[in-house]
Amino acid sequence: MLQGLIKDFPIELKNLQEKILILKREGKINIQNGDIGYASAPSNIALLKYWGKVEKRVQIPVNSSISYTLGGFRSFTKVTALGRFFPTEQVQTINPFSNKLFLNGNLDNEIPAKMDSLIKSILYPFAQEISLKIESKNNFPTACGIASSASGYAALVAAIADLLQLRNHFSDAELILWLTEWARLGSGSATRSCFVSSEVSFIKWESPLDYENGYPVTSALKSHTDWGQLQHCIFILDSNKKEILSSDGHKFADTSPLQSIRVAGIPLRIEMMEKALNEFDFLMMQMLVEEDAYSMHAVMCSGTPKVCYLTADVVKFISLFVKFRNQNKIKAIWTLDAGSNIHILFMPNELQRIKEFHKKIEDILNSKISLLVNQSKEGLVIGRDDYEKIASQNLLLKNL
Ligand code: 2P0
Repeated sequence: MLQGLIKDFPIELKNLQEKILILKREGKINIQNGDIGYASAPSNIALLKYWGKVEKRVQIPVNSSISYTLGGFRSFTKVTALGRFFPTEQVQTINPFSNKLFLNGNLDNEIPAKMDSLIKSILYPFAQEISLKIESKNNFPTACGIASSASGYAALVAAIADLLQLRNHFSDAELILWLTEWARLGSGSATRSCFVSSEVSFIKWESPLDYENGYPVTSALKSHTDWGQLQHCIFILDSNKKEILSSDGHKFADTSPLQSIRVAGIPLRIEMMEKALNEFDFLMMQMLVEEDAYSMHAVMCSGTPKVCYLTADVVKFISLFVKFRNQNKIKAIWTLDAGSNIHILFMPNELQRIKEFHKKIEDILNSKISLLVNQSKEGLVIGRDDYEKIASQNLLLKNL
């Protein structure tokens, strides 16, 4: 018996799983021992943040979110099919179905239960026939507030899509639905890392109006062409592992008296952000992004248990950055995810000023602070050739 299969997903995804089953029966999808799938996926930074899930549902966000894709901060994933293969459904398991994870070259990683359950659910049409060896690495520090679960789960799902050769059997719309839905079921923020084109950097993940029966929808947003010049970097103030994982943090969101107020205000903010994206209203974007970061962190700091990433250094950084930015009229926006590292989004001619600020803040905080500058706008890549092309590029500039 297969344990822990995910069952709460939309009919459209059920239909695609059914299609895979039929393709398999017809011999059009035929996986053999040792077959490999490759993918590489970007991380993303939420500009309006997802915080809190609907109770008693699987991975349904209580609020909509909008993200910016971080092409240079990536996960690279290779999946290899393992096991014994049978021509029909009615078979007894001979090899125990067991997926294996090798993360960042570490061979001892125990596969997280939710990843194992996700893989079993995706491969249900092949149940008891194949398991996966997953080799995944990130080009940035894991678990320090840069969403490694976003790029990690998006790359995993896309590598499985490559293994199943879904690009040969699905339309573009079917493929994007399959990827965004399975990635969401792995990790919410991962659904915003599943878009292939480097032209689309802003992704919306809309929560359903009907919390009991509805499903969220992920889509790429249209934006003014000037946003195409936007650049991104991260100041790493703390690269230690997070004390509370975001997956656990979502569960405590409701314990904050501020959560319902934040959630009620999101629809208007989504509308305003889409307008700012369409009109290239940089100042409006700056106001919305920075307010939302404070708003999410206010929820985190006022719940039980309290999770506070607004450390003394972070608060000092933000206040000095805002002063420096306003004095020099720099087009730059700060935001903070679930970690004490500060993301800056800026227009290209501001890089010199950002570097100046880097020196200044190192002196003031009297510590060495890594600055990672994103060098790529690449979206999701599926398949070996693109994977190798991207893996060979310099995607991040460090410590300028
Ligand atoms: C976001 N974060 O919108 C928000 C902002 C962190 C702060 O989504 O439980 O790893 O896997 O769905 O996606 C981090 O939470 O949580 C997150 P799960 P996830 O990016």
